[in-house]
Amino acid sequence: MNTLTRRRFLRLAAGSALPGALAGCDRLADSEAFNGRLRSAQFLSRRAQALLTGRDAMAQEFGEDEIAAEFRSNGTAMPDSQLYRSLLAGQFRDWRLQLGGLVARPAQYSLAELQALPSRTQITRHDCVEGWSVIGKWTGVPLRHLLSRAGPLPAARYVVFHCADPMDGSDLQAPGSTYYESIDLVEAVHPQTILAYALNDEALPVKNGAPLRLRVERQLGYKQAKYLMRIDVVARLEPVRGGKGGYWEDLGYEWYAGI
Ligand SMILES: Nc1nc2c(c(=O)[nH]1)N[C@H]1C(S)=C(S)[C@@H](COP(=O)(O)O)O[C@H]1N2
Ligand SMILES: [Mo]
Repeated sequence: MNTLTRRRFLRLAAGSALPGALAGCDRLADSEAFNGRLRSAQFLSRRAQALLTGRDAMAQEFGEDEIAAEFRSNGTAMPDSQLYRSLLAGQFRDWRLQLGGLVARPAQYSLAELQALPSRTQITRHDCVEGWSVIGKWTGVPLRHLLSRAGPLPAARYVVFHCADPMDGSDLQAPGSTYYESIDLVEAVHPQTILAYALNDEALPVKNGAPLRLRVERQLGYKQAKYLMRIDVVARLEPVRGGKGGYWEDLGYEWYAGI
């Protein structure tokens, strides 16, 4: 989907009235029902629904023999944060993923709890906007599984990912200084959208986002938020941080980074 189409879709999706039927969303317990509800004509106008065609498409997956020997690191390779250093020193035993915002059942998960949930493994190509690509094998929990457990409320539209790494070069833990990203709910429930804890059958290395990073395979590298700490379900992106839905977006990058 090109940027123009994308903008039209977002406008239409934002403007479409939510019928009472979606209010039952918080009671949904299984991801298929939740997924179906999202895609149903009840959720979006028919025009918006038509514009969604293509958003179901799967990103290409590759064979084991195509996996790169080394998955290079980009951006932060080691968060400059006292909190992160102590979590790492404890092998992430004290790390918890917070999941909150517009959900019926806010939750927190330890790494062991996430690893006990259903998982998906996918060999995909990571494309950085700087012009390099690398193929890697990711294993993680599908985000739609966590979302259906949490029960998004009717006003939910976007999922915001808050990371551990401060981007201002200081270690002040100033609120708002860390890397962040966001995707919409349609992207969030895509089967290849996972929270990955393993790369190439090993625990996710620190340079690639340990203990947990987002994989949203139909978009560019900067959407793949590393060092996840908190996930917030929200109605609008404008009130969040710089208002453009991501650290790089606030500095001018496109929010929808479709490949
Ligand atoms: N928290 C965090 N996530 C991030 C970044 C970052 O600096 N911090 N860089 C982004 C960019 S531009 C790319 S290309 C990928 C790089 O992922 P890698 O280090 O596993 O190659 O992570 C993305 N996610
Ligand atoms: Mo990137």
